[in-house]
Amino acid sequence: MTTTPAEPDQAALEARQAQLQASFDATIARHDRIEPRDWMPDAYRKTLVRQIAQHAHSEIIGMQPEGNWIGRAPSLRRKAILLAKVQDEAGHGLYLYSACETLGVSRAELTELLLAGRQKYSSIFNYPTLSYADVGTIGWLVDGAAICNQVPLCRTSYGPYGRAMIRICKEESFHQRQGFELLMTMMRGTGAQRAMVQESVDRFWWPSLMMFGPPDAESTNSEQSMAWGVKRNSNDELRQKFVDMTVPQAEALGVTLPDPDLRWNEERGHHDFGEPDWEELAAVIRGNGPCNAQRMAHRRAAHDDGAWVREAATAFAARPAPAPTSAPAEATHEEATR
Ligand code: FAQ
Repeated sequence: MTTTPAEPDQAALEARQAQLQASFDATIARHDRIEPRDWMPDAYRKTLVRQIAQHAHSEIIGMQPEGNWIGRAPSLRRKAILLAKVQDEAGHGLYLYSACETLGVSRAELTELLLAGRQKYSSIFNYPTLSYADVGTIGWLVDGAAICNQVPLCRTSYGPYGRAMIRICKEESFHQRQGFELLMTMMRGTGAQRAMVQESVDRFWWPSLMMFGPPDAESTNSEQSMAWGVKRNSNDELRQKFVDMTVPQAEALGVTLPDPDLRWNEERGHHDFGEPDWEELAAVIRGNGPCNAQRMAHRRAAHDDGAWVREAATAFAARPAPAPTSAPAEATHEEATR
């Protein structure tokens, strides 16, 4: 029987594919890193782009709620702290966009996908900041939740994402402490200041719990993401860790957490807590939260306002190399000091 030339090629291709898949699976099983140069399944790449882009967009949109208070900070010290924090979030966005670019998709493309409503950002940034106490509460609860979620991501299976997370987590720890310190200062202040803190915590508690995503039974991506080592813990595991970490901090601050079902369970060795309103999370993710339209409008306007900067940078990068000049070369340091 004669074989067509295509058949052996096809078989060789399949064997090569199986070899690449086996090498990928073995790397994941060893808990080693996958690097940009390594072969990876398309679905793994797609999952990473989805999660890292969503994370990057969250950092950038997340600058808005706190940025709202930069011009109204109560003192120069608070203003300097807040400016530094919001600037850090921009940096986090850039590390994450860079990590995503190693997967073959540019920051410009990711921004277009966000603006077209085809990629998400965290639900938490669709809630308003109504008082300066919200700056402290975001640091304490929102950055606290982000740390719980992101410390395990330092061990994620994709190298550039894990390395970006190490640096981000160090800065998030500072953010959480500054939030706690701000709230502690207000709790030592007047009755009105204490009431402001409590009101802020009441508003942010449940949305902070929702940051970890839907319950495990409804989390469509968790099983595959955990099998690939992209996520190291389930949504519910991390939510529990956050509650256990936060309850003693609330006691130290002197605020109550707005959950009548919150109590220590001796048998489980964890706190029991009430069920967040999952319909509210679904509505916010669908775009119907209190500030979704405002956040996206602001992000779009910032993008449009920055068009001239992108154009100027592109033109500068594309300029012809300067012609060599006939001027004498500058004296070296040694010649000049001889
Ligand atoms: N908001 O199957 P799962 C920060 C979506 S921290 C919006 O469980 P997954 C720091 C999810 O995408 C905040 N959408 O999904 C900061 C999926 O839809 P899709 C950012 C959510 O990926 C502090 C669907 O629901 N942190 O920015 C949310 O396995 C202060 C089903 O969910 C990160 O992004 C949500 N809360 O787990 C900045 C951390 N939850 O994509 C400024 C990295 C779920 O299939 C100021 N990300 N969805 O269409 C993760 O760990 C994961 O992506 C989860 C979701 C845990 C968020």
